[in-house]
Amino acid sequence: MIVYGTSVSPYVRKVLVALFEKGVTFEHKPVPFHAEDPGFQAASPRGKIPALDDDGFLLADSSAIVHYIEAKHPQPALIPTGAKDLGRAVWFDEYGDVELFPTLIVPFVERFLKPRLMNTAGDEAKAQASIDKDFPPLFDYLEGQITGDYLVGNAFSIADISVATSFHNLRLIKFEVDASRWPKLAAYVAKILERPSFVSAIAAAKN
Ligand SMILES: N[C@@H](CCC(=O)N[C@@H](CS)C(=O)NCC(=O)O)C(=O)O
Repeated sequence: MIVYGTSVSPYVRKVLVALFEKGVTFEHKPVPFHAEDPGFQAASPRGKIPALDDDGFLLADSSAIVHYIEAKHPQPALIPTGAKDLGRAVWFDEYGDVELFPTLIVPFVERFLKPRLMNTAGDEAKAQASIDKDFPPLFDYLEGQITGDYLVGNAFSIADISVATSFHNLRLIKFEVDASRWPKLAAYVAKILERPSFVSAIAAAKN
């Protein structure tokens, strides 16, 4: 099984965490998005990361890949089965992908990606405006949803993977959730990112 995509990507990290949780061995090719690698291009029709090649079976999209891995390696389960828990898990996976990621990534792009990896100046005003105006409503919602160690039921799931993954990119710019304003979220993120699967995914190759 080959996983394509640099571990800097929150979406790639989702897939790596799922594989480490399940103890599945895999080969990691840490390509950037739109890489020219023909194997990657075949697996990712839009050139986005992550993508998967499992013995010739090609699949793109972090959620599709995690669902595929879950079906192939059911234990430990990362996708709940009860109706309500499944509904919430799908919701938080979506929330992480389409609400948190596009917003949390803004200061990461401006303060880290552009100056450090793209050799271009970041827009600090844009980064700060995002933190000041766009982060709080997202964090307020999550603060109200956290009632225990995990977002769904009593077990770690795809919901926790998808919600926590982009917070690591904020750590790379030394941004931490303000624990005096969002105490539950700050503690939750710290605990999820400490899991061995996240630690391994974060340490995985960048290029
Ligand atoms: N829905 C996709 C999104 C993947 C995605 O957008 N990845 C980013 C890197 S973090 C990318 O490849 N961007 C390049 C592009 O959008 O063209 C997933 O969950 O895998």
